[in-house]
Amino acid sequence: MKNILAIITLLTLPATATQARNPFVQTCYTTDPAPMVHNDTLYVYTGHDENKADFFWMQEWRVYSTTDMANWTDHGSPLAIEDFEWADDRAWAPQCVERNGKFYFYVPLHSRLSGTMAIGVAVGDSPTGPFKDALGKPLADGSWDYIDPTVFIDNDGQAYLYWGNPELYYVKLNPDMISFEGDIQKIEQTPESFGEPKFVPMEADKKYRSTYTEGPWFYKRGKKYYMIYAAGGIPENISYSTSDKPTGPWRYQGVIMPQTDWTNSFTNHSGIIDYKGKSYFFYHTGRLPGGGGFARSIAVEPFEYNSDGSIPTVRPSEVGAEAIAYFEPFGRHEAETMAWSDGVSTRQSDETGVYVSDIHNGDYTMLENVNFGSGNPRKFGASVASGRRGGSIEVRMDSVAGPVIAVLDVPATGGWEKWQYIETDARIEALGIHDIYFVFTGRKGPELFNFDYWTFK
Ligand code: FUB
Repeated sequence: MKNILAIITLLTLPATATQARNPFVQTCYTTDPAPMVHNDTLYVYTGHDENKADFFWMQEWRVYSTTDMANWTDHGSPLAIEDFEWADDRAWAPQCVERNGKFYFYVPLHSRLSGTMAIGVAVGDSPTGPFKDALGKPLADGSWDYIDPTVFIDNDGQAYLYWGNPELYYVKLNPDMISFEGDIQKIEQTPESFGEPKFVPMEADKKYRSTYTEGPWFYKRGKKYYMIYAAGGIPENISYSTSDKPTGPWRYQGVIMPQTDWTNSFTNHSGIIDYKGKSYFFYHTGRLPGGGGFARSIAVEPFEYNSDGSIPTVRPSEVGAEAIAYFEPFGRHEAETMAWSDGVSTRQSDETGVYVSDIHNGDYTMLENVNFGSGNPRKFGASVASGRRGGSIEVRMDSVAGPVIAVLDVPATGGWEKWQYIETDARIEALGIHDIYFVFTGRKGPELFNFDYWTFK
């Protein structure tokens, strides 16, 4: 009955095609998205651009996850430069892969040993960490080219690690995933394999195809191997090449995401993955407020492969990916799961994990496609902490000014991490499918409270 009600409500709802979902993380700047599917959940590993940066002075990596493509959970930062004793700067584009129950997190870093860039690998027991430097030294060190690792495990069990800017390198990883056999191989780049021109000055007024620059993303679909990469120098487009073998020869196939000033970012960096029967193209833009070339944000677009396996043009947009499943509201949920937010950010502590912070009067978070079915909640509760006088959480339906389901008064709790769980009665019925807004109110100006989790009963 609940499911039938949900279907009927969804069919009668107005289309939400103009709903902005990109950039899909608004609580901080995120870069270089690397998607991974594990146990029906889609994880995205990212870099983190600093506020007000004038270069890629990046300190840590972050992880986000979803099960419906609209509502994303912030898992915080499970890995940072300080976790690699041999590194001192530039936590650049990562990728994580699972093998035999372990998660291998490949990252570029500036190496104190060589004074150049290097590739490191950390290992963890869960997709969200904690992760630990697996080697205590770089996996590959000694060149400014050594950035942007991409990893893929082939059907026969052989794992490959590609990386590089502006050259493209690879190794065959050993089954332990933290060592490799033989020497580092450099891929020869020709106009036929990765576009043109390469390493020669471009002539004004001449139209060029593309050229490999950085950010490779390596995977297989059917029998075909795909290499997706940032191309064309600065500013970058996203292009791709394919091969019948994991180590080439590669054949240039064209541009997937053309460069456009609309993205407000001179770099782009992509990852492609299939999830719950659909294909998704991840990339980054500079389109959050205050964003730009060193303040980037991750975004995603759905796409369909052409029947010959080629990839169509994918345009950046604010619409992003539509919800592919309902969000079930009953029980406990983390406050840092959201489809959209305004004004807030997140912090993490050992005791609580990630929580919503920097909450001011008028800020809000929002969840999309929430399925109350015929459940009709009687109570709303939340775990909150305030080192000031607190404020309120207004739970509203369908918009920031929509009908109020409940209002929870948040008291002073005696500290920003002194958590209290508080409950209140629901004021109206909530049935069927709605977007849910948590609108924060209180004294104008200062931070009001922190918000860790909520429940509908
Ligand atoms: O995020 C730092 C660097 O910018 C990445 O390593 C490159 O791919 C480019 O996105």
